[in-house]
Amino acid sequence: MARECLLHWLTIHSIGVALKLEMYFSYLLLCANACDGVDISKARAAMRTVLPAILTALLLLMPSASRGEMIVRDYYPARHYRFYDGIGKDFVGQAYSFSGVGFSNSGRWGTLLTDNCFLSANHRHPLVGEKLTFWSSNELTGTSYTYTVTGGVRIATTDLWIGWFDKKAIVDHSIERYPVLLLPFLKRYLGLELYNYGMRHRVGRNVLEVIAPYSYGGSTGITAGYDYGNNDTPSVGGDETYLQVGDSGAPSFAVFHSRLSLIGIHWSITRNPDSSLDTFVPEYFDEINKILATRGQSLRRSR
Ligand SMILES: [Ca+2]
Repeated sequence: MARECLLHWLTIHSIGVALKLEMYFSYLLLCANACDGVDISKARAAMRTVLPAILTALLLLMPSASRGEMIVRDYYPARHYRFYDGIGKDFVGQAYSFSGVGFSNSGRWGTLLTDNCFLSANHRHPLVGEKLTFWSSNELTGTSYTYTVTGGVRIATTDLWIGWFDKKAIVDHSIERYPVLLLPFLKRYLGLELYNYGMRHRVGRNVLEVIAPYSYGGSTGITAGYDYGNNDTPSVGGDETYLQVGDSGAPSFAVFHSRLSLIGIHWSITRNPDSSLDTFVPEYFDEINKILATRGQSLRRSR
């Protein structure tokens, strides 16, 4: 797509309709809450049926404007910049490995799933022929590995894109391959603390508060939403994040059994109220796996 999708600064117009986005999110939350104890596929089917039309009616999409760094409420380089090399480093993600988050020479993201396949955003992914670099540690001058993207494919009509390197290339084993967190009910994802990765190698936190369908720019999918309201439970304090344009395609993780587990790929945002939207990766586990199978690989679930 010629135009960036991630900071389509969304606004609520439809004054005549006189509905506010807060109402929309409240409604989605109710739907998500209603999913507990219900067969997850039926719950998803119900949400898919009812909500896209509401969303389309309420949101007016506007062109993106800025390409700044991911917003972190109380940004402090020693805490939020993965590659900070000054004194007093206190990286918020120090306990976990972000080595599998790759960055291309044109500034696009790819998150490693298997030996040579990665996940990105359809509207903003590393291009075929580009090089994607992974760093083993949290030091920019430390060991890094670079591979050339040789192909990729979109997942159905979603904003997910699987890219790959040559089949003979095996990404160095010091680089993390991320599993996907599969839980039996949607409600169990709500309230999860997320580690959000973004431009420029910033890491912050947020709390997953809504799972809902979304459409924009020819893509449609189930999203994980997290607001920028400074009112999370559990509290993430000054680590709270709000995505910006260059963050598209980068990941959000949850911690499961002390390791990072992939939850989302950054897609879009809303304004008033300010909120970030990822494509909700667990929804597409099977679709991703079908494509990985054609490459002789398979996706792992967190255990
Ligand atoms: Ca929040």
